[in-house]
Amino acid sequence: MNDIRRDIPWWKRAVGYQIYPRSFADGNGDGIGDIPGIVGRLDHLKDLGVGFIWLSPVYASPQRDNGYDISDYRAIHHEYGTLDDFDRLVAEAKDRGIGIVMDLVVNHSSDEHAWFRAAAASRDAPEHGYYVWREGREGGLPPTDRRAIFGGPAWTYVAAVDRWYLHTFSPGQPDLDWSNPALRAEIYDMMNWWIARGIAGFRMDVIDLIGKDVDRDLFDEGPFVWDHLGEMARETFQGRDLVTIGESWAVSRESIMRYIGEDGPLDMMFHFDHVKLGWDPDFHKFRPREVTPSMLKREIIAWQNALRDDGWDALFLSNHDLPRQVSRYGDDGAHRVASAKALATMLHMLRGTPFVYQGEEIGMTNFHASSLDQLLDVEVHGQYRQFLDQGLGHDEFMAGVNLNGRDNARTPMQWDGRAGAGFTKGTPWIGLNPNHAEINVAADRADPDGIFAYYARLIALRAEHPVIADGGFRAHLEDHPAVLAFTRGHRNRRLSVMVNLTGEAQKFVVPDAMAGSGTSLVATHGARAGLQGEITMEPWEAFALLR
Ligand code: TEU
Ligand code: CA
Repeated sequence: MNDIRRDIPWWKRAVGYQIYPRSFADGNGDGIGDIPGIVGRLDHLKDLGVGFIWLSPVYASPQRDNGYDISDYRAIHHEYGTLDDFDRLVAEAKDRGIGIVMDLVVNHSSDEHAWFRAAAASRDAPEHGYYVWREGREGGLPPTDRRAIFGGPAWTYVAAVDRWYLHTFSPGQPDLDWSNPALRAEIYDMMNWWIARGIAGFRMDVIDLIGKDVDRDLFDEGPFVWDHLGEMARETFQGRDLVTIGESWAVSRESIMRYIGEDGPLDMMFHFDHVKLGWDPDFHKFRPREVTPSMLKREIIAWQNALRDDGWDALFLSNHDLPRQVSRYGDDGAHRVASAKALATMLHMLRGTPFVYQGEEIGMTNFHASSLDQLLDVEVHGQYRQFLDQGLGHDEFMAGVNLNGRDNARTPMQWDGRAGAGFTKGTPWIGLNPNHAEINVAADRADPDGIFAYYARLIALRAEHPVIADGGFRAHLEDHPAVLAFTRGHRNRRLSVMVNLTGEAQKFVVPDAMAGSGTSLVATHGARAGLQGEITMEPWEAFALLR
């Protein structure tokens, strides 16, 4: 064994922080978050200790899907600022040791992109071939019966060219045609333009969909995805010190190494099996299913095992498409603080790069909407009619939205207890969670036992201890219905982690492999000096011991 620790890439020791720009910080009082607002809050992230920011889209956009519909890939959305503001963000973040990871949304553009305008005006425009057009069927029917993810048919007719264009998401998000080399060259050029501005990498939106084979109706993990990503890597980020994180709702434990293995183009993937546990096969997120601790445990352990040797995980429970994690997997009532810390302990002690979604570090909770008009998400409005027509009741739909809907994560960041929550001096673009009076950054950070302080500790530990950043993973107590227990090993160090994923005390016998004394690295309920025999864990207790 080599005595000198093989150096690992920076992003294996770092923690990512996701910013949803519209809802993070409003610098000019128009009620909409913006880049100057982010710059003004960078010290919060520095204090937390994160290594990079995944910035959800800030490009020019009509905002029908809050920026996941891009009308100009080389401009900043006017409500968010200018390219100068962006460059200042990169520089100011860099001064604090924080990189900026851009959201690469290239499965589709906006229908207001100049390419699409030209494409929809004439079959002869070169840009026509940047999108996926097909002839309709007899009787004015679309080319296929495929449905769009945000409701309705996946095809829209354009009379000027007498053809239908494909949109996997909303009609405002036409799919780009990745089989066209000219389109691919445009995308790589654009990526290199951002790389030259000093960014730290890319998060790649629904990246498996760029490999689709439309005429064979192969969409998820389409057959061309690895070829396209390989070419993209060679033409853009390969050999540069950047981090690349793919997002895929289809990637499985069987397929993941094709993206991130030795010859794979990417560094890690966001995968969603643990999210889909809480969805119904027919009504998806809108008819939620209970996610028991055993279900969650099983999924986490299976993925950790699948990636144990040569893989690397992107660890997350929350993002801008998902509910708040304390509300979904924890307890946002009596045990809010303890459950937020327990879930954080679990995630940050696993093998992989953890991601914190804005507000998670203070235990922000779901928002309760009582009527549809409080909801702004394109997905909700696109799917409401469709699911009601298929038999879901209105109240059931609302209950589904309140547990699983995307707007839960999109209410403004709660900086303090004032009227605009310190997010804005104006009227926020989307309703604030009324609990900002109690749950906010100022209050939580004032408490040495607060959630923020706990996250900061977890993040600092990862930077400090190779066993956390780079150690192996082994699960214990696999059949226990409530307690997640695992060890991480690195050379002669061993880390023992236990997390009670319930609001009830749990009494059990410590497995031999975890027994012994150690140094308490982190603990929700007071340090433990060792583990031996029968122990009782408090509700939502979690800890990590180092030997
Ligand atoms: O999300 C991928 C995606 O498929 C989601 O729309 C997901 O299916 C949905 O949230 C669950 O119902 C990415 C972005 O993260 C999301 O914000 C975008 O809306 C979407 O792609 C389209 O760009
Ligand atoms: Ca603003």
